[in-house]
Amino acid sequence: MPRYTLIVGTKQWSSWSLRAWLAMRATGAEFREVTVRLRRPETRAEIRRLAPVDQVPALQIEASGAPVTVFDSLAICETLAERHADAQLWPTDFAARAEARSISAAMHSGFAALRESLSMEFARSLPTPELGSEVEAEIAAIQNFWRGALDKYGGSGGFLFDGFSIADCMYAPVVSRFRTYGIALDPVLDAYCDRIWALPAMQDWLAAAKAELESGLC
Ligand SMILES: N[C@@H](CCC(=O)N[C@@H](CS)C(=O)NCC(=O)O)C(=O)O
Repeated sequence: MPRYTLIVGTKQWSSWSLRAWLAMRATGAEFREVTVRLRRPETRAEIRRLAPVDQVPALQIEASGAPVTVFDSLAICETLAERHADAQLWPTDFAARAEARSISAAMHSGFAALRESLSMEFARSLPTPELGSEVEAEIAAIQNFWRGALDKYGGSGGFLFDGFSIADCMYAPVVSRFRTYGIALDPVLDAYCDRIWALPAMQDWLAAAKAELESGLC
């Protein structure tokens, strides 16, 4: 059996770590977790001791042959999808998969204004800040992605592409941001966010983020 070690950042803040961690949990495989405290002078050096980059997440895989470290959230998700086909981290239908990949890549490479203005504060509730036109346009674009996927592929599974997929992992931090900053959604998208928030993996991440807050780690 492969041995996985997932290196993540402070759970209150690390949205990219959450994405990889949700995919890891969705595989059902056992994994060890190492949390690096972010926003400290030693953060980058600490990550560098564990991975060939200075950002989290990274996934160390001990399989047959030489150990491998995969870094970058989307590469980790792709690698897990490849290694755990039974978890169906991508939809099986070609058209659904193409769209799931597209909106996942769009999240990974875009929505910079939203990420900047509504930074992830997983266990907090904060006042809605003044949203500039760029942030509003990005929120509308995300809502269109979600609505489009749910309408076309959502089925009865309740997730963007029916069963839980990497697309849901990629947008889970946005669900958290919408909650934290009280961004209003229509009932269908609200219900989607509630389903994501209620996932046992999200609740476990929340418990860890709360513990970080309580112990003054962030
Ligand atoms: N594109 C990368 C982004 C990773 C990233 O920005 N990670 C942040 C934490 S969420 C980080 O490691 N920052 C290092 C630091 O704060 O020093 C990915 O998808 O994994």
